[in-house]
Parts: sequence; C-alpha cells; structure tokens
Amino acid sequence: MPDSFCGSWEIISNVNFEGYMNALGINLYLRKIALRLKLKKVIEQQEDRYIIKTCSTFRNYATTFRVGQEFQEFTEGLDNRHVKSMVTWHGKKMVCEQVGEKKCRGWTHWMEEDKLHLELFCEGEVCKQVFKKKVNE
Ligand code: VL7
Repeated sequence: MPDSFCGSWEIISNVNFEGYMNALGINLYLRKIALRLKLKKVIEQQEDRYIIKTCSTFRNYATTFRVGQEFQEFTEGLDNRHVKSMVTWHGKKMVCEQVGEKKCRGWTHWMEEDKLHLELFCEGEVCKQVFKKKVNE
C-alpha cells in the first residue's frame, strides 16, 4: 500500500483544468477564479480510511472513503452534484469512479518519483495535475 500519498502537496502543473471544468458545467466566472488558484492536497490515512482535502484560498473540498466501499459524495462548492463514488486500487493507482449525471467521471491518483499525480476526468475531458511534497514552513 503506498502510504506515500499521505502528506501535504502543492500543485506544480495543471493541464486542461478548463476542459474538465467545462465538462462539469462550471460557469465562466468560477472557471476564471479556479484557474488562478494554487491548489493544495492534504492526504491522510487512518487505518483503512482515507481523507483527501483539496485546499485553496477560495474554497476547500474534502472527501473521506474506504477503498472498495461505495459512498455517497456531494461535490459541494465544486459542481454541487450528488454522485455514487467508489475508490479501488488498480495496481499502484488509486482510482475513483463517480457515477451520476455526468458520464465517465472520476479521478486517478498515483506516485511517480516523489511527485503525486492526479487525473480528473469527465465526459472525455482529462485534466492532469502534478503535485510536489510541501516542505514544512
Ligand atoms: C478537484 C474542482 C472545479 C468548480 C471552485 C474551485 C475550488 C478547490 O476531485 C477532487 O479531488 C479528488 C482527488 O484528489 C478528491 O476529492 C477535487 C478540484 C477540482 C473542479 C469546480 C470550480 C469552483 C477548487 C476546492
């Protein structure tokens, strides 16, 4: 199990965030704000429970789940939809499927060298984000 997802991470690249937000139906005004944000991830693990926090100066979003257990997710402050989510391991990749109104929606996290990678996907649009470990302030 890669414990190595745990910790605080800061974004260093963000490709096609606009396309992903468009696919989610996020309005232009919010997209413009979101595109300027320096996103941070804080990932914690307590036994079989993961907590992933996405943090910014504008809004924060958190999700808590157990791998292999379906859960109800409300994407509050993002696109505000209710989805049925499930996270599973595909080898060393942590894959979440978010079933709801939007087709082919979800995300995948994995590690490459010392970087945390994330693909956010929705209806054929893929946003690719890379995070580096945050050094203690
Ligand atoms: C990915 C947000 C844009 C609306 C506000 C922007 C506020 C900060 O799915 C995510 O993370 C997964 C994988 O790590 C775990 O939950 C969150 C953030 C993309 C989509 C929607 C723009 C308005 C962004 C919270």
